[in-house]
Amino acid sequence: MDLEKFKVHGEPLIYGAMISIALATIGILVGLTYFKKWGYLWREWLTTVDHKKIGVMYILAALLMLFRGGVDAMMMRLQTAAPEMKFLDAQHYNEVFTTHGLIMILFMAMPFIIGLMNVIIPLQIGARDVAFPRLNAVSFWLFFFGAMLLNISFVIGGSPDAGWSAYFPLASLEFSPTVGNNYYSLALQISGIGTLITGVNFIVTILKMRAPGMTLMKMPMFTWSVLITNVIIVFAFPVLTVALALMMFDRLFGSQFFTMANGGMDMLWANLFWVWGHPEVYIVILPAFGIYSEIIATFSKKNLYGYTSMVFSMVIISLLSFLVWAHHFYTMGQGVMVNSFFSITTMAIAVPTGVKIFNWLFTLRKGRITFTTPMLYTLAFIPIFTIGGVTGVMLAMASADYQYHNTMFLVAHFHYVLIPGAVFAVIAGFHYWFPKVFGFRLNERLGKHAFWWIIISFNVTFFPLFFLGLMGMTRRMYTYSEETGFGPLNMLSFAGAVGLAIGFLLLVYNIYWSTRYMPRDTTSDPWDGRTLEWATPSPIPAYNFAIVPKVKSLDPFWESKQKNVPLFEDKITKIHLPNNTGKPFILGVIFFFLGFFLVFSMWIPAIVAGVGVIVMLAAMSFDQDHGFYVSAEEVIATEKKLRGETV
Ligand code: HEM
Ligand SMILES: [Cu+2]
Repeated sequence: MDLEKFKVHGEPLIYGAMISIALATIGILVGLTYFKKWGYLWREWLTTVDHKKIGVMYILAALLMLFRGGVDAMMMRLQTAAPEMKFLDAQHYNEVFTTHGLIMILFMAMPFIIGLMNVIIPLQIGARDVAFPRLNAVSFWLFFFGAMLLNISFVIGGSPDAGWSAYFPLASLEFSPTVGNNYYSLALQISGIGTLITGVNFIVTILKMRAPGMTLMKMPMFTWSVLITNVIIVFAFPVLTVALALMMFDRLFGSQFFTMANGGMDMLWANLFWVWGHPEVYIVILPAFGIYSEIIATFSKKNLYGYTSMVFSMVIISLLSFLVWAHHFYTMGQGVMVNSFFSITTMAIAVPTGVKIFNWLFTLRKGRITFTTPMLYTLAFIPIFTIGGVTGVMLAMASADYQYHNTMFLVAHFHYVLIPGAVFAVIAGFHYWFPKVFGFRLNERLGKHAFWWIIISFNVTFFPLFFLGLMGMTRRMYTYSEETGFGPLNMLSFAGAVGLAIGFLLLVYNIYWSTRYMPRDTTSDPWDGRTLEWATPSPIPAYNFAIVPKVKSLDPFWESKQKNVPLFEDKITKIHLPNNTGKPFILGVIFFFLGFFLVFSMWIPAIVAGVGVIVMLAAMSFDQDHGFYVSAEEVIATEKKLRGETV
């Protein structure tokens, strides 16, 4: 076998990465053995089917990926901070912007959202778990091992280097001969299947498992946003699945779907990619809208203004999201009629989005506002996201886009949409729901420090890019000469990126500090919440609700507190729960090896792993889990302990 193809050569950077990965792995293994935590890890986490623990694992993985994607971002900003920098060469710059984009969107923003959704949705609808808990574990492990597969590409074989959009013919074997884009097609495929399964699982959960009395129009706004998002997932992800499969055939087996020869068509890739890719943006942004809606209502002490119009706006956005994909390639020559159509549909999205912005503002009006950390992120989101939206309308004009296309103006625009629209939201949601999951709050002072660092630095990093774009600096350009005059603004942007890094470090430090020193909360309702998740004890017992709540209004928990309406009327009886299982984890591991062997065209091992996947799936289909019961006495004892009172 030719070992040469596994090796990556290059700067000290790569060797540094290899050594730190090796050291971190050894450190974790030694630590687990020394503290005798292997059994705990396996029993409590790797085999869990509990939606809360799966959610926590998603969020931990997302934080790890935020770090990785952030390091990529810092490397790019450093490389372009001044003219003619020699920190990264062209090839590595290509790899770094590609993995940065992929990791941030697919392995950071989306899993973070899915993590919050896992933790919160069953609680918000008064359910004891998701509809298919074991399938939920399958989703997580496929996502996780897909993400790991992409991550090892940097040190084994080389990363994808044709941009996160992997346009053909650039991404074809002819022009990208390394294994990088094989990793792309397989890693995204594996984690994408996991996401698709999540979509099915959450649609069924929300439609079938709501507490008695919770009609669709009494669902909390976050639940609505997640329902709509998962419908988008179920329609959009199969397109990605097919596109990636065709890409794999082209690269591994010499088919010609995306080449101009033999009846293929390179624009077919661009179309398929964006038919998935644009809805993907809404997959991360709609749940964010849901999170902000919850936070605004809670910290204004009012119910959400324009509930019905909020729901309808999200439905309209989800429909429109499938009708705008060609705005990503106005300049590729599809003619005036087509460009006009996509121009109009794109601009139309601003209408329902504007409706939502106004609804949030009206909710704030005359509210009794408390400026907690999650609320600060929410308030900052509104104006910053609006800048992203307005520049989006500028880009939507096809004729004007001939000027902006593929410049730093676009890079500024989509970071102005994605960072407030997804990252601030998950951070806000993280601060907001943290006490529910762990039973104590994050420190507010540290939280606000981090907030100001992040908000100010964000603008310092990205606002200059609008001007750089208008000055003619194209995206994905690894260096430039002094005469271009791009230097000073890029330096400013680099300074902002350093500030952002400091902000994120403060956030991580806050998690550490609060875990050690914050007082444990015994009320289980630290923010005076409105929705059902705040009616459970914190930390949440495995069965969530000792008694299934009866919902009579929107914001049922708030009503129950204000008007003394009882939520829990039945008696405590025994509760049925599913058993843990190791099979989803093992399935993920086998998928990882299947992907890895295919990346390197190692056919025999790949066939063995492929058979392994089929055997595992067959074995899982014969699994009969009758679950187990928690007795009424046990439930009563747990409730007493967690609530510090008699039930
Ligand atoms: C944390 C601070 C961040 C910084 C400093 C940053 C910086 C950058 C830079 C410098 C580029 C490449 C520009 C170029 O040369 O073309 C880029 C591209 C990109 N970024 Fe970020 N970014 C950040 C966060 C994010 C986040 C949170 C997301 C998504 C949720 C994101 C998504 C993307 C995408 C999709 C690309 C395009 C990659 C490509 O061209 O293929 N970034 N970013
Ligand atoms: Cu789009």
